[in-house]
Amino acid sequence: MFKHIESIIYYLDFSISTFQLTMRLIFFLKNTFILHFTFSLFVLPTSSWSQQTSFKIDEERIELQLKRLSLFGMNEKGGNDRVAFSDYDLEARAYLTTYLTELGLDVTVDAAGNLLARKAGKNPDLKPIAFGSHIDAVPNGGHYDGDVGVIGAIEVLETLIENKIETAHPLELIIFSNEEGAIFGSRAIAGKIDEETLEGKTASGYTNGEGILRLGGNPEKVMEVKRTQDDLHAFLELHIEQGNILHKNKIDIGVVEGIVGLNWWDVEITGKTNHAGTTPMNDRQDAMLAAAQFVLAVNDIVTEMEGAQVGTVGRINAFPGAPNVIPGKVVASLELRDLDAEKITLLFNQISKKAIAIGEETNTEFTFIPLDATAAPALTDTRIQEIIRQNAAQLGYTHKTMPSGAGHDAQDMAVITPTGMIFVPSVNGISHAPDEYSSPEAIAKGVNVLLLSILSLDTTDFK
Ligand code: HGY
Ligand code: MN
Ligand code: MN
Repeated sequence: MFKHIESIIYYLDFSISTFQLTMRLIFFLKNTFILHFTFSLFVLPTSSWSQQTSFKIDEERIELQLKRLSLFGMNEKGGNDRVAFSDYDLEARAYLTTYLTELGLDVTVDAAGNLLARKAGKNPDLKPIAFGSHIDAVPNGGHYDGDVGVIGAIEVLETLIENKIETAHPLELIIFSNEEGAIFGSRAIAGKIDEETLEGKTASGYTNGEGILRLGGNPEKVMEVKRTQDDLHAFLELHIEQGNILHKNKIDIGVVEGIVGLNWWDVEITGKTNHAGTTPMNDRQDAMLAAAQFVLAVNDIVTEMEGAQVGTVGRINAFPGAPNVIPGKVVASLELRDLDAEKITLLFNQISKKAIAIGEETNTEFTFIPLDATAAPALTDTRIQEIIRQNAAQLGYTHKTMPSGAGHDAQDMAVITPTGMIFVPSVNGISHAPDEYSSPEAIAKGVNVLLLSILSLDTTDFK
């Protein structure tokens, strides 16, 4: 019954007034009843589908779980505002913690705010196989980026538990903290954060240090979460592609060969605030005018160079920000991505040189402040790529080996352990937007490949 109520509510065409009412009702139902009825709602279909296994993940359960997760932070535009460290993030984590605990997993939060759920293996001396993703979203983002990897990983664990399958290695689900704002949790595990990272402001308004405290982490002990290759057997991440290669070419599975590096800067442009009516056009130090030229210059420099690199100015604020005041200051962002870290440096050098020239022309000054939200380019493990390809083929799924233009927790995990990534198609390649979508069938294929690949890793010796 409750499943039906929730589904009906989910499909209601939200208006702002009904929206708030609906969210309250859902929250009430969720906290009061639904968790207790979870197990009676599901029927796990089993069928023989490969020589290796005689059980199968549950597509409907994945769909329902994704819908449930989407409610934490869903806004009136149909997008998701579950930015890292927000109340929505906390509520979603509380929900998943209860769910994972009820599955009988050992659930903990590490000092970096990563949520961990462990299933013991037959041989406790073996290193764990880790897998997971993130549940934080960009502001007004979609409901699939990160969520698919987390819900898919939970489904794998639930399928193994229901079918009483024990792996030799312990299994460890990781729900990383603040992927979108600073790739925080995975970088902490890779040992790539410092005091400056803790002080970085995030979209929630909290710093990373304040934020992880809200998640149950501990900023003072955050360096202790660092792990090495001695601590993990391998890492796998299932994710939506966020581009349009798989969907357009009707390919089921992407086998990620490498993940782009990404660097962020705050770009501060200083001019002079003055009266917009009395200051002649030739006597202005307009920081916004300089910013406009800067945005065009970034686009020109990035597109003129050969290759697949990308550059974006995605945020811009003018100060004081009034129609009748010449902006004396602008703070913008600059993001550069490529599979080659040297290319990023080359592009940045050209952009900063051009910025000096724009500053001279417009009588303004540019300052670039590197933000500690940077991930290095990473290649995935070729042996794991092959495992993913073989399992996709065994299931009769088409696959393509491809790079990732989006950043992922996997790129930091790749520094410390053999790592692989499985992509599923994003309809029309839309992501970081409310209409991000991947079909239940497409996601189920990715989860099936994840399940088989974890079982393959269990019998793989990486030495
Ligand atoms: O921005 C990214 O590429 C990732 O989705 N965090
Ligand atoms: Mn994202
Ligand atoms: Mn993501």
